Amino acid sequence: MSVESIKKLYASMPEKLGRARKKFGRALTLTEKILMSHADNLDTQAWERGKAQLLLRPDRVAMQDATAQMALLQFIQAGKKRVAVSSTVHCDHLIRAQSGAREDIERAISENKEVYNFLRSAARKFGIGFWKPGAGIIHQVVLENYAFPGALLIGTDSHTPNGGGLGMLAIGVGGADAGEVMAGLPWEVLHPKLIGVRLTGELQGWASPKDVILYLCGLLTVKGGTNKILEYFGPGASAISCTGKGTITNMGAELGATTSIFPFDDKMAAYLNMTERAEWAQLAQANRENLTADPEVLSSPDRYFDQVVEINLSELEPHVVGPHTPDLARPISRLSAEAKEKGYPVQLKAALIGSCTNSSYEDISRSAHVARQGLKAGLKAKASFLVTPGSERIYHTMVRDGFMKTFEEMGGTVLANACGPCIGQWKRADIQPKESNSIISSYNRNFPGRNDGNAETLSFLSSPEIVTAMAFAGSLDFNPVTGTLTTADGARVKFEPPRGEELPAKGFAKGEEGFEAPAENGDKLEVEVPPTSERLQLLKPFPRWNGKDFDRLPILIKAKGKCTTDHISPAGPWLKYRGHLDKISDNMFLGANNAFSGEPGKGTDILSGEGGLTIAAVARRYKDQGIGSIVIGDENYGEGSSREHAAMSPRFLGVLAVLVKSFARIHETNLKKQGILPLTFADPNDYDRFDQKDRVSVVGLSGLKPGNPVEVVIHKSDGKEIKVKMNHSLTEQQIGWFKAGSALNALT
Ligand code: MIC
Ligand code: SF4
Repeated sequence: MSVESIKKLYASMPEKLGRARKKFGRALTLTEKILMSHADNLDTQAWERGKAQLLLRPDRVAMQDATAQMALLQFIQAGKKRVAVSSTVHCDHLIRAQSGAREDIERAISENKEVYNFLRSAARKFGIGFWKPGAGIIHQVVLENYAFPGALLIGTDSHTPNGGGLGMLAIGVGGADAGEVMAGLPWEVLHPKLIGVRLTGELQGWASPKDVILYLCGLLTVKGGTNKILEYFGPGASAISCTGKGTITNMGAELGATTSIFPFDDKMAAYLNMTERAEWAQLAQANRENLTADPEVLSSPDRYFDQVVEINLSELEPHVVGPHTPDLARPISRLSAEAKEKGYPVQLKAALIGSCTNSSYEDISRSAHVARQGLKAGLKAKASFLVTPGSERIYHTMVRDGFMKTFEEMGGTVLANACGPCIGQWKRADIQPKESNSIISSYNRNFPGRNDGNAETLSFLSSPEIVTAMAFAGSLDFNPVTGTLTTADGARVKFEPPRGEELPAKGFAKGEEGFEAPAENGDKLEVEVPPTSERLQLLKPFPRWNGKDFDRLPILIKAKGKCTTDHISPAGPWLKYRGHLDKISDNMFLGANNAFSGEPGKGTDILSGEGGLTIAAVARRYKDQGIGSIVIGDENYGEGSSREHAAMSPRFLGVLAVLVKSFARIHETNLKKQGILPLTFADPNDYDRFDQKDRVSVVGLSGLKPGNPVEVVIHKSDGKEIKVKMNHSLTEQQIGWFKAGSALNALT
């Protein structure tokens, strides 16, 4: 971000916020201040939480390699010469964790050559900054280089809200949204409701910032934040380090929240100074009142937020969440009993620290403190211990300050600065396929199959310091706060609570930062897409709506229970096809539980009666016969990531409508953008009325209007018909996308 653009934003705020205060006749929250100062048109914009569609002008766009491919392929379709907004690409997701940092990066560079060449050449041509493989995980690199208080950033990754730790609204989106903003259009989002989180007290002992969000996951659940922003405030907020705040806002994604944010404070200024942005820190200091909520909000939060949650940090216990969902939370003191009661394998096979959520200097130094205690007492890690640094700076600082050595002495392996085991890019040799086993990590997501592709792996999440202690124990049956471990010669060891530093006293060490600037003028440059590529495929526009109702469509799958984007479009080995829509579509619904079949990912071709087929195979059969299909889903359908493949593959394979109890925000938008009709049951019990052999019609589509329900008819095999009322949240413009076949078609 150039200093000039920050100055410009800050200079524009007082006048805009003055107007907004007058318009509403009240004080403003921090979230409102940032939304209003990024309105595309403050005069015409309507503001109604939970109702209005906001048109905003983001300061920046960030994309990671797995989602950037579709974002850029869609941007290319818009036919622009250069991006309209500062943008970057980060190569982090495609690096497989196997044998340690250096070898893993070398392997990734050769395995992903075509994709990296495509991303690099497109970035050079269109004016986008390019961060090479190994440079770091997108959110860490954004925090170190681009994030600043008061900004609005969109990123093609659901954990983009990490930037909220530095006082900005950083929001995860699908690639189509990013493509449009890069093409110069405003960005559209439903005006979120606001949850105020008032923090008091100060974290004690083993409790860490991660526990704030783990606790909230248990309290609010994975859908509790949908279409809401969490704004933190109160005396406890300023006691948390900037990177600790980032951990909290990062994992707000697990609540389904649009984003989360902390007000600007001295901790943020210290972080900006430490990351060589002293001038930004000064500018923010001088504009502090615009980068925090108005005082009235702090004194009577109930009047300004739709919901207020209070957390006394002094009383917060360390938490562990999981398996399989981040909202299955409990204080660590209750873990052992619960594990036994529920029959979780108590032995821990692996303990993993780092990732975009938890690899700050503070995290690593506190974990190293735990590690040193164990080593000094003569303990060795009992579970395999893997460390994922978030960026080059973190990695080199860890080496310089001796943390790496400590982790290696403990038996740990240091992986590349990349997503690796967090996104199924983890080649494990220690378990058999489908073996039930437990692991614990300091990551943010733990859906089945997420880390190693094995749905029988029970993945628990906690803070890095707890995970480090658990690595010594190798068991869920240990509570480092109160328990002891026994060394080989029989001595009992009790850990002291972790201690560490928020920021490195000697500053960050630097290696190769890994940034490549774009060409001054890219007009003559070519984007590299080999015509025979297995990894990349230029997009063809989806067909327009034919103007007719959907008539008697077969049900492709009735997803039962949790159906996240990891269930709809698994990552791991499939990540390599993220730029090739046809190929990746074979993974469609592989992880989903089908109410009509006993086996996840499998279904029946109801035209021929043949069962045991993959859902993609069934969809391809229907597509070949020129018929569309529908998908039925449960609560919070599409929870989790921003990957639009979870919408594009169904669209590509002929799904016309998705009927669910409720949607997760990013996925619902992704469906709309790709021209699929997302509908929600007016009465959730109607979910139960759909049977495998039913045909489903969606009628009255030519009269589709914002706010008006849609009628669905279930045609039973015995000839009976059942009418079901469905709601939708399409705006007039979004109905236009549906009619055009996709948002992109409507644009071009
Ligand atoms: C994730 O954490 O699930 C991912 C992998 O980072 C995704 C993006 C993707 O699927 O590429 C996300 O969070 O959006
Ligand atoms: Fe990468 Fe995991 Fe963070 Fe997603 S959550 S950006 S996969 S480290």
